[in-house]
Amino acid sequence: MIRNLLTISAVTVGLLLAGLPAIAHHSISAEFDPDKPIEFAGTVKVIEWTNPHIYTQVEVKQPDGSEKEFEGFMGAKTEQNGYSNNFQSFAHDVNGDGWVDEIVFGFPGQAAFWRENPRGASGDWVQHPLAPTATSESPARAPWGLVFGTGPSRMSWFEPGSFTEHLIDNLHPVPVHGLGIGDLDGDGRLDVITRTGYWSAPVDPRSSPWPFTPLDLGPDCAQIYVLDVNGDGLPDVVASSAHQFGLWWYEQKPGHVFVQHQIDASFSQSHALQVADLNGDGRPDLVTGKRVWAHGLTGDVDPGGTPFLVWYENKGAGEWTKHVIDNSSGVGTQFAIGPLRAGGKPAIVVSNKNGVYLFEQ
Ligand SMILES: [Ca+2]
Ligand SMILES: [Ca+2]
Ligand SMILES: [Ca+2]
Repeated sequence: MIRNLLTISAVTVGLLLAGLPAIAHHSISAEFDPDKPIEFAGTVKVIEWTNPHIYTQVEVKQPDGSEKEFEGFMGAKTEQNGYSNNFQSFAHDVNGDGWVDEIVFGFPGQAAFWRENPRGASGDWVQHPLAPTATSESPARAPWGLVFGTGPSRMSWFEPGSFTEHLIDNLHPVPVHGLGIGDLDGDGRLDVITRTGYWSAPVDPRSSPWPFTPLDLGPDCAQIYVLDVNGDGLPDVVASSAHQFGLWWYEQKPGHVFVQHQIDASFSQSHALQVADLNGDGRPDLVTGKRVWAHGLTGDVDPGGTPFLVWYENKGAGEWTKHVIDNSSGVGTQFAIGPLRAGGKPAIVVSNKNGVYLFEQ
């Protein structure tokens, strides 16, 4: 049962790493207390090397000398599998005190909140409300703020620092699945995109409502990215399937028409997608994988399929070469890509019900 405890801790840390820019210098995205290394004392019982992973099992005695057994929590890949109250986390210095805090999105439709870094003091982190309702499973980060649905037909963004809510629109449906930031109309300003339409960013993003254009970007997806895939000057879209099979790029044609092109449909539930130039050739590549047990042991299609982590090398003109990174990890709902040290090649950190994994080139 100790393994379950280690998995819980690792999953928490891994989620905090995901999806944010380089705030600190010794991790992919965040270092919560640079002056306070965490010591974990115990007796190492098991070390298993299975390239590229290592699994360790540590027995920890309690202050009274007893050995405590920890039950697996609901979000873990155990017989108790269920939802954890943490769909996405972001590391961010919310109150600007120089210490990185945690922003947490729970079950879609529930409140989003942030936890205040105690600046080295002991005790639980104080939890503060951020939004009473957060409906997006893939909150998006723009230079001007954090973007997510705040109702079934309400899209908002929150200003860093004050976290003041700015309404984008409360007139159009906001899908739970599929959200991204990118300049889809090519006017130089980053727009907000869902699979059913996009809001064109106005000159002042604080003005409301933003102009909305309906789109058909296929079935439920996860993170959405804007990329001129075929190099014709029109921004295209890439997206992955939240709970079915599919990874697609959508070719933009004149008149807001988007034509779907299948990139891969060999594994299901690619519920997290990132765009990054993994091989340094100047062309942005795609990284995704199979989410494990998104809806439990029997939910969705092929829930027990091989948990691949995959990247697709961008060959230009809409051609992609598939590379399997790993077949025993997969993705969750977000993950992180970035160099572990200055000048290093991009590494990948994933976290899900299988645990937490770091992949280095
Ligand atoms: Ca734009
Ligand atoms: Ca294009
Ligand atoms: Ca590349």
